[in-house]
Amino acid sequence: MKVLVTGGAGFIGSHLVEALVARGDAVVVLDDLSTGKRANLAAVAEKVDLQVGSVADRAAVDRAIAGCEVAFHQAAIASVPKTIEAPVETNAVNFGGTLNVLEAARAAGTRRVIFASSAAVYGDEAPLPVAEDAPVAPLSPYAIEKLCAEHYVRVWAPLFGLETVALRYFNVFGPRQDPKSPYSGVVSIFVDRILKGEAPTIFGDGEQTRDFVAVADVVRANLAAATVDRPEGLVCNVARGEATSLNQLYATLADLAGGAPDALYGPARAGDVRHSRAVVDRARDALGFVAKTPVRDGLAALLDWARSTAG
Ligand code: UD2
Repeated sequence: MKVLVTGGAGFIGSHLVEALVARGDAVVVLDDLSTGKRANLAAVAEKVDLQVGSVADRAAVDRAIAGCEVAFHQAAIASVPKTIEAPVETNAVNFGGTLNVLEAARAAGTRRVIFASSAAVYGDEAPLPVAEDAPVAPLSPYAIEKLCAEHYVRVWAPLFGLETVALRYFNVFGPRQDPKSPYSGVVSIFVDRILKGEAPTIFGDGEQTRDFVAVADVVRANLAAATVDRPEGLVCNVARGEATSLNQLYATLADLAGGAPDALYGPARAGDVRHSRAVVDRARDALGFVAKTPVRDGLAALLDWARSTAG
């Protein structure tokens, strides 16, 4: 099968591309390389048609999606602070880019679109654990852009017969997540500091919790979303359904690493969600997806990878 992965040179996208190549798909990647890297696709470079371009450019999407049966739309400007600084620009990519993918899919006769949405759509209001039918209360342009895009994705199913699935990713971690920005995922930052023998800073008391899910599981959720019968605008959480505090996270990493400096503590980050945990029943019932990787195992694998690429 020929498939498109937008954002396929990024953190999550590149893992998905590898899995699709491994199962024999012909994969087209559309990525503007703004945060994605060619190096992320090094293992499959010969087998992938990498087209450098933005999802905000409809013509680029039309070219990339031609002949594709399924599109995995992973491309986004994934930084919440960037969307606060430059909402017009990020909206054009995160929201406008999704509409381009839907319309290009419709024009090209693509059968199915899988959309990478975010737990950000819930904001801080819904009681925990949070299910897909909980009220949404986006708190940032990023969350608004993902939510608006998600509505389009859902509605394009009944309106145009496009098969669509929106996956609300919780806190994804794993190899290739970039630790360099202060807004990078906390797991990548902690691993980076531990390998450098430096103390990371925990914002707040460290008792805030997140539902961490390994990137390999996120890939499996996407593959399940691509094959499930008649998804009809399905919206699904992708998480483990388990809360881990930042203190627990750091203690586990320190243990796996055979020791680490004591973490520093700083002021809580403005706008932070205190707790986050997903109900994962719908993913199990509708997609047959259950996250397999215990957080500790995922962290161990990540440390191994980070050590092997350090220096
Ligand atoms: C996640 C998503 C974000 C958005 C948001 C919606 C990631 C990487 N980001 O942000 O895209 O969907 O959820 O709610 O998945 N922290 C520290 N020290 C550090 C860095 C972070 O203590 O050096 C804390 C941070 O204050 C927060 C927690 O770690 O309490 C997780 O932070 P994050 O940036 O990894 O992810 P989050 O949940 O804010």
